[in-house]
Amino acid sequence: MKLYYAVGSCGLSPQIVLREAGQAFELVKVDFATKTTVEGDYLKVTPKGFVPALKLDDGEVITEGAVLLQWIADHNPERGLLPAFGTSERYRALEWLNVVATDLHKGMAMMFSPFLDDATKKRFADGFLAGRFAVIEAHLSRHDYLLGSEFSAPDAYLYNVLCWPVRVGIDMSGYSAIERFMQRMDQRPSVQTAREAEGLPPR
Ligand SMILES: N[C@@H](CCC(=O)N[C@@H](CS)C(=O)NCC(=O)O)C(=O)O
Repeated sequence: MKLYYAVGSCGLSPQIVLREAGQAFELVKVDFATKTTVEGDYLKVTPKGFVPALKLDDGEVITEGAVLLQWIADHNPERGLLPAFGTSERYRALEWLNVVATDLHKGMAMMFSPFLDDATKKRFADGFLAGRFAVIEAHLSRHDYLLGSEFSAPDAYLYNVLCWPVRVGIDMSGYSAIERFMQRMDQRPSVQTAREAEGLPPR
């Protein structure tokens, strides 16, 4: 199986979860500017042209980070990366995946957007993102991980997205529970190996 990624992008979380699952995979780097990889045209892998994408051994390609995380967790159930189908805990996990995907991931994407000026980005960070961070901060001040005391797939996605504020000048020093969560995640061998594999320095 192959994971298509770009350095420092939202491809980090499926890589972390693949490693947590003990799943063998190959990393293929995508050049955003040219939409190519060492294999050639990335648009032939996924016409959307976004990372991450997971190409299974039978050639099927799965896209959308939150969906990749579910695929990996569901195909390695013994690793407990997501609660079992149909349980209320499963829906809690899906809620968090959705919060990270739609509020945080896409919210942070605005901060990298070439279509918005700096003043607009600052208003958005103060007016929207700060509120989302406050919700996460309150939750993590009561729990080590999103689902409670144990790591699960949504934590990898949250970690991935929360590596970005510093890159766009958002001051996170007021969020001590978030920082403790980030440090907890930094200690996980899956995170350390995934960062190294992308060529990212320790956070
Ligand atoms: N809806 C997609 C969005 C993925 C996405 O935004 N990927 C970004 C990197 S974090 C990307 O591939 N950007 C490439 C580009 O903008 O050319 C998902 O959740 O996986």
